[in-house]
Amino acid sequence: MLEFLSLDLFSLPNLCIFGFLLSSIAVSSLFTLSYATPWVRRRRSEYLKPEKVYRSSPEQTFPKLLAEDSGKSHKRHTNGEIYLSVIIPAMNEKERLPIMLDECCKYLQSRSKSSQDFTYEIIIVDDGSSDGTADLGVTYGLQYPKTIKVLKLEQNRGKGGAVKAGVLNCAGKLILFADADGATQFEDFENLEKEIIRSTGGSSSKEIDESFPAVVVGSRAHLEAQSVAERSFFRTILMHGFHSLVYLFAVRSVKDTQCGFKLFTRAIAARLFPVLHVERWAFDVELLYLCEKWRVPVGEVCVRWKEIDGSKITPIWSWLQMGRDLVLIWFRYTVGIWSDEQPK
Ligand SMILES: Nc1nc2c(ncn2[C@@H]2O[C@H](COP(=O)(O)OP(=O)(O)O)[C@@H](O)[C@H]2O)c(=O)[nH]1
Ligand SMILES: [Mg+2]
Repeated sequence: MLEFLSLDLFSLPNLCIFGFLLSSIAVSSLFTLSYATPWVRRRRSEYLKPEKVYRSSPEQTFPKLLAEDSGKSHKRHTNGEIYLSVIIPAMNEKERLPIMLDECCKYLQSRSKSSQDFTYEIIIVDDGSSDGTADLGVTYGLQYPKTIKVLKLEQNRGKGGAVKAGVLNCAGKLILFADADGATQFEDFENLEKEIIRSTGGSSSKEIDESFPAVVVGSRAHLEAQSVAERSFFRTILMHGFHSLVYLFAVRSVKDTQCGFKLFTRAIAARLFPVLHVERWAFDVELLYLCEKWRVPVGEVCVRWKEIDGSKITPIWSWLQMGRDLVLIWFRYTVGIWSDEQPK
């Protein structure tokens, strides 16, 4: 009987049935997971809604990234009023943020002193901190009037949601997002800047073309050997597992998708961010997935990085969430649950 079964089990028709059953189970599980994992459907009107600068006096609103529909004009974004916007997502960052701001403001101030064209703003985006991060941002901003603004959102959205809100309310021709913990050496912005100027066809910051679609991301890929030596075996396995999943399902051209230091021209930000669905940790992967889909070149530039205590990532749960989200990014775009068109 056993002999009969094993012989029969591996016959071609049986293997076909088996394969068909397995793929049906995989596809239906992915569909179930897709609909069981909610995402926030945002509308264009929400992106155009004026947002107040937190505790500004007299009351101020943020300039909008997206242009209102203006008849025949096909331009998606408004004109940038300043050179650089730095968006800092911050969630309960009372301890880490001032250290980062010290470094960041020192650098930006010295750049603006040496060149009048180097105008900038810093937008701290707080979505539901309970430790007074937003107020700390306002108090800190008194030292640098008009350059530091706080955007306070009513509800927690996650890092991706906070970055997106900041980007949609900024004035820069170039838009950088950076983590509040100062893990990246801020001066390394210069390397990203050189690369983005080069990819837009310019040769100096005066010639930046904000309407050219270009993205440059910071990368810690050159530090991998060192981080493997410093991290536990378990975290190293997880890191390799995550990289393999990213490579298999989403992004192939960028080695480090998760570095919290990414630079965009205004035009590509206006095209990418309204489409973004993921508002939690895997939002970077969706951004880069869209760039690959649209064949927008992404430059990757090495940055210096130090691991800072106090990460908001919850071990295991955040990693599982990221793994699930990035498989779903691939699946939802592939089967058409998500579209890469601009929201209505
Ligand atoms: N506004 C906001 N920022 C967040 C949220 N979650 C994480 N962040 C910010 O995202 C950045 C990176 O977070 P961090 O905990 O350092 O993550 P890690 O460096 O990947 O371990 C920091 O600036 C956090 O404050 C959130 O829900 N809302
Ligand atoms: Mg960090």
